[in-house]
Amino acid sequence: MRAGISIVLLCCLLLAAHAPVQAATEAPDCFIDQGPCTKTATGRQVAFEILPRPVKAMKELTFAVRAIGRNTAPTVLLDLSMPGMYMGRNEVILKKTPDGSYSGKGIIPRCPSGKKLWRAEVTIPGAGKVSYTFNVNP
Ligand SMILES: [Cu+2]
Repeated sequence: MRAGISIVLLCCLLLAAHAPVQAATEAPDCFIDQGPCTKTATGRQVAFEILPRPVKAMKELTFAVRAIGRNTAPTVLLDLSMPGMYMGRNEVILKKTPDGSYSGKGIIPRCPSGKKLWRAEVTIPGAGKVSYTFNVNP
């Protein structure tokens, strides 16, 4: 686990010097520090939450997804990225919890360029993908 995080950080640092891909002035569509964000994926409401708040880089975070309806999949995949910038692969497998939501732990690296906008893409087997963009405190 430690080694995995180090590799992610190393990639982040190595790639920090790259010319950023021209990203449209993207703004967050989710204010993750204020509570869960809800979106719709193929007709199902999917809520995404990160704890503890405020959400900070370089801290162990708990990611949670709650999809309304029957959840038969044992896991949900969370893919963390920065819009327009490659920060290394950062995937977290969220496991089903007794209450039917999905939860897992991970770390969001600090962006050397000072940008804060991250995207979490959630893949729910049988319900497709839904993504949330949010700011992470440095
Ligand atoms: Cu970055």
